[in-house]
Amino acid sequence: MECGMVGLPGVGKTTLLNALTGSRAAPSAALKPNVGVAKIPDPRLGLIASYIPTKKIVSATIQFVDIPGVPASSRPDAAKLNAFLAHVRQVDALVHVVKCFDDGSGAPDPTGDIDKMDTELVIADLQVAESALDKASRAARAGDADSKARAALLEKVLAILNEGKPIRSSSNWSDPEKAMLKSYGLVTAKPVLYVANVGEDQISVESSQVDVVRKHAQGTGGRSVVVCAKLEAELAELDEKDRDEMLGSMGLSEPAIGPLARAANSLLGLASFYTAGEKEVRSWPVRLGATAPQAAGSVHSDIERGFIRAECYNVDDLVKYKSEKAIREAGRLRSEGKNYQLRDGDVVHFLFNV
Ligand SMILES: Nc1nc2c(ncn2[C@@H]2O[C@H](COP(=O)(O)OP(=O)(O)OP(=O)(O)O)[C@@H](O)[C@H]2O)c(=O)[nH]1
Ligand SMILES: [Mg+2]
Repeated sequence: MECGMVGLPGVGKTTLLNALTGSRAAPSAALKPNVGVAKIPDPRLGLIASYIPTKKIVSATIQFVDIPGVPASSRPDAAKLNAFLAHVRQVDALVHVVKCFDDGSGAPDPTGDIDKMDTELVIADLQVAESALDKASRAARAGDADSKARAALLEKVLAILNEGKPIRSSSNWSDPEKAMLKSYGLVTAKPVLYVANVGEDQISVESSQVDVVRKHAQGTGGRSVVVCAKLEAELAELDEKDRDEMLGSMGLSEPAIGPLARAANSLLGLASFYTAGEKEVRSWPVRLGATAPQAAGSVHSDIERGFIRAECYNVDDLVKYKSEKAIREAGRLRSEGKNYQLRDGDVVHFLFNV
């Protein structure tokens, strides 16, 4: 999964990227996006490994791209804006960082900042949708049925955008409409996680700025988390013992990647399944609703191709019965076929033949 970090200049994108991924990107970088990979913390991995001795524990990861740009001015440079949009179009989800800390340059204005960014994205989609409608209407007049459906969808899309609203704020789409929507790659249709980047002394305080971010996320089909990027960056520099101590003193139970990854997973409709053996215990992200062969495909394409069946049980069974042998003896080891949809927390052995 790839998340693009967006936000006005100086809101803390690069600081957050470094904190989450342990990168050392220069604070206020040039035009090129910074990229980093974060391991998703998952307590179930250690739990599984405590029952199934293994050489290696492998976490699932999220890739973050710190996308520079969208200048704060009202007339951004067209070339810069296009470069920015090209990056935005490539990612699965957006992490929209919103400045809620006071750096002495005047009080933070989350409402205005969110509005500036969202307006750019809405305008970008308006242009795409208008030209697509143009094309679809012409083909529809020539009698093409598919284009007729497309034109109707685009009218609906434009009505939402013309109100200044993102496409994700509407959930009113049929399955064929969803498929068509996807083909246009609209940026405001992407899931968004808003990060309220607060000051060091604001982590566990309710502030009106954080409230603005939370309500905006709720009202537009997004989610939000509160983070102090600066402190997270300091945390990332510490060894485990000092880190736990510092977290405790801040009244936090874990670094920000935890809540951030969970929110991103839920936005994207992702669950986790596990493979476990003496070689490695590993977590894999899977789309809710994916079938066993599709899930197997993320482990190896051969397993998807030659899929026979999946033997699985839930992590909870492992805690209850303590070993795979005992799970089998208790009749809790399931044998699932190619239509089985993986559930969150499944531990799976794929049987395949190529
Ligand atoms: N007080 C405080 N300052 C922060 C926080 N996060 C970032 N900053 C400071 O804000 C400044 C800008 O942070 P960056 O991470 O460079 O912001 P950016 O969004 O990457 O900025 P551009 O790359 O210019 O778009 C730096 O001086 C950071 O130290 C925070 O949580 N609290
Ligand atoms: Mg930066």
